[in-house]
Amino acid sequence: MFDSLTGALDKAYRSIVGQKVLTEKNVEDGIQSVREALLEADVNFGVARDFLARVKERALGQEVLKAVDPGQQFVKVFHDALTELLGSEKRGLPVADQGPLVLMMAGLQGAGKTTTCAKLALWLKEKRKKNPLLVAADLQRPAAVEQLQTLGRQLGIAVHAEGTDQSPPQVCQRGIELAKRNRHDVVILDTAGRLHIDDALMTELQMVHSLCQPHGVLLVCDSMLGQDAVQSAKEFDSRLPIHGVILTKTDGDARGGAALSVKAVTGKPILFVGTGEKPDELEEFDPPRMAGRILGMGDVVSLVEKAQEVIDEKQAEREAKKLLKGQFDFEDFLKQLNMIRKLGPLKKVLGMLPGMGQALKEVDLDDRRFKRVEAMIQSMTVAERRNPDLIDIQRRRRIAAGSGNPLQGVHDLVKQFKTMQKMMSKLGKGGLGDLQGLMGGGGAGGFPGMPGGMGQMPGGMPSPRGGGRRGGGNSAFQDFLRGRGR
Ligand SMILES: Nc1nc2c(ncn2[C@@H]2O[C@H](COP(=O)(O)OP(=O)(O)OP(=O)(O)O)[C@@H](O)[C@H]2O)c(=O)[nH]1
Ligand SMILES: [Mg+2]
Repeated sequence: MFDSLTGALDKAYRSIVGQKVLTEKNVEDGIQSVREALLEADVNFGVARDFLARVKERALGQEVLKAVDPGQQFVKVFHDALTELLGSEKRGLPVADQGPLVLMMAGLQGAGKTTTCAKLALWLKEKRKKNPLLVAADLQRPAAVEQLQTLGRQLGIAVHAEGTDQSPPQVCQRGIELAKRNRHDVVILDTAGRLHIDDALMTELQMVHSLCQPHGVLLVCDSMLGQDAVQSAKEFDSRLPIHGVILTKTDGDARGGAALSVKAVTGKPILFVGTGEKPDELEEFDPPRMAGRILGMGDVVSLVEKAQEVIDEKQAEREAKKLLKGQFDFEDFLKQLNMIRKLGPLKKVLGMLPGMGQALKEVDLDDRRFKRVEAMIQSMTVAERRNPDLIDIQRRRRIAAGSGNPLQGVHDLVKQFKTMQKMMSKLGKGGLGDLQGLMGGGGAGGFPGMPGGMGQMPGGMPSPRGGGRRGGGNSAFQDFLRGRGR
């Protein structure tokens, strides 16, 4: 349903990824392609305009995280705004204080009310262990009662039906009484629909409502109708208190405009979406998850969230400073290793880092190599970790044996570490300007929490001020990861 929107967001992301900061210009460029996609998806014009203004304001007002790239941060801002647009949190059905929960369906003809009654009853029965009763109160269409009865039979769900000569409000009322007697804990009233909202339809629905006092009216809307569905939802809501919306036929070629606008226009949340004709094709609507799906970039969003959670920026900054002064030791290194490990599988994490994905493509990176490095450092004494110069041949043998690694592995580790230390202290002498540049000062990307310069260090993130200067080239870093001496 959201394919073209997802494509446009991807384009916007690419136009910002690799940029050093979120500026008015690049945010505006990113937003432009999203704007087109939203309108193409048939999102209400006013909704799209307000939404984009919000995204822009937040993207520019963002406290810039050094740990992630601006493109990724833009995606996160977008994700959050989209989640809000879709209704923020998952919203449930109403609850009944006592007696059975009474739910009343409403909607235009063919929206999917009858099908959705059955789907919802099945969902309640299977997922919530309820014992629902369906009430056939659409007495306009002769076949409607039979349609519901057939569905009930197929799904093993009780249906209360009477002759078509009865009045719908009374059929509903008798259905509720039957539910009480037979210990049903949910009653779902299937009502009639019309092609258009007219007084006859609304009067009938209002009569059902006032006689039966349902705990919630659920408005069934056909997503294929796009903005028309949203307009009719608004009209329904002005005449009947709507609890929430069930959006049907999202499996069709609807462009997503209804899903994206209905909450903003009507103030009513989407509770469920119909994803097919079959009775089990009903899903609870979960705004954050849906936003993630629309973006198609769940990885990036969760990386930014995790980075916000686990990376202590101050600590990372202190370590980067130590590194540049040549004071970075194996203890700091170990801390950084642990920080990365918290983010997830190594290759995946590094692949998501700005500028790193490309650099790491050919590197044979695996978590085992990291574990070996970790084991070697853990086999060092505190004194050795603080002062790698202490690590002579005897100590190396001990570390190799203690960590279960060949001696050569320890040689390589120490040698690489020292090379890196030296290189970094040379860089560090470049003064504060350079330092800030290297650390992503002024909001650049980069990843201070990376070990031994994996972020902006020898890993080769160009410094924003140094205009693309590489801090020592990729190879030292790659060799380091590969475990090769130089
Ligand atoms: N693909 C798809 N089809 C659906 C979905 N929900 C309902 N339908 C189909 O839409 C058509 C109309 O569904 P009904 O449940 O009869 O609609 P209604 O609102 O009860 O219609 P009236 O009783 O005439 O007002 C049927 O062919 C359903 O199978 C859905 O989520 N996906
Ligand atoms: Mg029907």
